[in-house]
Amino acid sequence: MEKKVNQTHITLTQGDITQQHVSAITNAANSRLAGGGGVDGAIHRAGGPAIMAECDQIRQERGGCPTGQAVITIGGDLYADYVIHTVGPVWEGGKSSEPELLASCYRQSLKLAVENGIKTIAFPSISTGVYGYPMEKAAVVAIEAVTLFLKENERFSEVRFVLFNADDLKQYQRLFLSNQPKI
Ligand code: AR6
Repeated sequence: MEKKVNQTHITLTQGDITQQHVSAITNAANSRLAGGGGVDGAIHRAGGPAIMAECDQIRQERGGCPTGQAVITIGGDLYADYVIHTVGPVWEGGKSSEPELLASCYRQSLKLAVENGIKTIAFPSISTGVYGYPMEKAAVVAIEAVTLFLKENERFSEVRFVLFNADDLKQYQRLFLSNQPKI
């Protein structure tokens, strides 16, 4: 399933983020850029040590990456040329600026992509694993944030949401069909 915002195709697929043939994939990282489980573990396993070497350097220079922000590294052994590492909020019930911070993850990742001439980018569902953000709420924020960004920015050919399981994909598909996501 897909929809178009200006010249950009927003597409939905079920699969593994590490297997996407796009210019950049996004990592659901932690603020130390220290690696971990879920998407983060899969990306470092598939992409090899060159990605962590750049994360180490960013940590030394800047102390890591704050929640809601993003940094970029090479893609190592991945198909993707780049990995954009963004740090989602930990879900604490929704009253600790989680929606704003999650929206910021998508915006800042897209902004970094624009700065690096990236035209195709894939996102996993940030914060909805270890960080506990409810999937149905996170999907609304993700689609809304990306759509708003693309309305003001025509540099991408594709933004792909990669959902790990069928239920998560269905959640996104429902929102695409309703066409009027509200945060
Ligand atoms: N491809 C696509 N989606 C995936 C994959 C994959 N290979 N693996 C898991 N998912 P998570 P978070 C889905 O936990 O919640 C790490 O330890 C998964 O089903 O990866 O932002 C970091 O180091 C879920 O829907 O990210 C941080 O400490 C979604 O991706 C922390 O976890 C996000 O799950 C970040 O937690």
